[in-house]
Amino acid sequence: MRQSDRTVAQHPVRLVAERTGLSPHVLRVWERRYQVVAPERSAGGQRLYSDADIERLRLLGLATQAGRNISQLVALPNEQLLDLLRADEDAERRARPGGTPVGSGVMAEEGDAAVARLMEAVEALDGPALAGGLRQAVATFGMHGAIDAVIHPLLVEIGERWHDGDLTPPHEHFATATVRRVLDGLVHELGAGTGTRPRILVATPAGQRHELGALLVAATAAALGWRVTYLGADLPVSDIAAAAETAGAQVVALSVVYPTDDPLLAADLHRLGMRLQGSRTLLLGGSGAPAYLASLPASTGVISGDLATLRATLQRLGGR
Ligand code: B12
Repeated sequence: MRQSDRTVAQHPVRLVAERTGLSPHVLRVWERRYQVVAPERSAGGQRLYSDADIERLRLLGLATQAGRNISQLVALPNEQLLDLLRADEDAERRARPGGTPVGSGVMAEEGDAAVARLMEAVEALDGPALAGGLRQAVATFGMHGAIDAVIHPLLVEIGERWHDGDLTPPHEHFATATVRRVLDGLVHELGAGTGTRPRILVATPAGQRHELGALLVAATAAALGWRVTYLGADLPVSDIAAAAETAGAQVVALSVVYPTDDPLLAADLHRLGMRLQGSRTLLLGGSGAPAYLASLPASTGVISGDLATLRATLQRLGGR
């Protein structure tokens, strides 16, 4: 092979996983958190890796299996990784003649390990394992911890693998339906109780079909003691406003992801801002929200941000 061929992006993620021994999940986490390699995208949006990427990932994988931390390895060039591996091999041979390699440091964080187990349940379309694992995560980490460390990364992972063509639409539908059922159940359990607690209405506006951010908002609010009216995805903004009035919601939270250039939505949000002004707080979040902030009337008092902002805002407005 010519030297330049080594940098041609041509291998799909499944092949890279086979050749490096790293799962697609670990590959994504490493790319997202540490930018270990930067795969290109095919015309269809699939990640494509070069031979040089595979070589680097293989070295990093081996070095982490020897117990080293990926965050400390990323800065090292391949030559130094090789030196480390040789030194590890020597030490291993001296310490454990004929023994097996020391345990893997790849899944160091408990949350990552939980995500990997849940991904297996998704791949196997195993509902009880997925639902049970999600409830277990909430029991172990608490609702906020589970959302940050397990549920949000899992949802993004599922979506990215679907976008890569690495997970089928039935898998994505199954996973989304199961997550919705579990979070819905928890929202209802947490939401039962006195009628004096404040109420939040959660939805995505018309044309916005990414529903998962809204689900996370509903679960977060319920865990903070708010009563939640969850309307789901893709509703006309005028219906959302009417529902907020009927339900007596103090806060209306909308999640916006894609598209980010819908002129109808911009106009709808402007009208919603005017209608809620002075009576209810409007929260706008999700990765697409910044694109619409300028459409809202300056006086609306809209609050935009991530789940940390949401927690702080809801605590300030009256949850527990
Ligand atoms: C999961 C996902 C899907 C799932 C959606 C499942 C479902 N039922 O919701 C599936 C696989 C079905 C899907 C489909 C599509 N997707 Co998609 N998807 C994603 C993915 C991986 C995550 C998006 C998501 O759910 N975000 C919601 C939450 C979990 O994250 P978040 O938006 O960052 O929100 C955070 C905070 O902002 C906060 N938050 C969220 N909402 C709110 C609300 C309030 C009030 C507050 C305070 C906070 C808050 O909570 C989150 C946690 O911190 C992204 C890529 C990515 N890595 O983000 C692409 C992505 C959004 N999808 C994209 C596209 C293009 C599509 C499709 C149109 C593709 C296609 N050609 O068919 C389709 C169709 C969707 C449609 N009709 O609109 C693009 C959008 C590009 C753009 N912005 O211009 C992205 C960015 C992928 C990409 N890189 O190209 N997708």
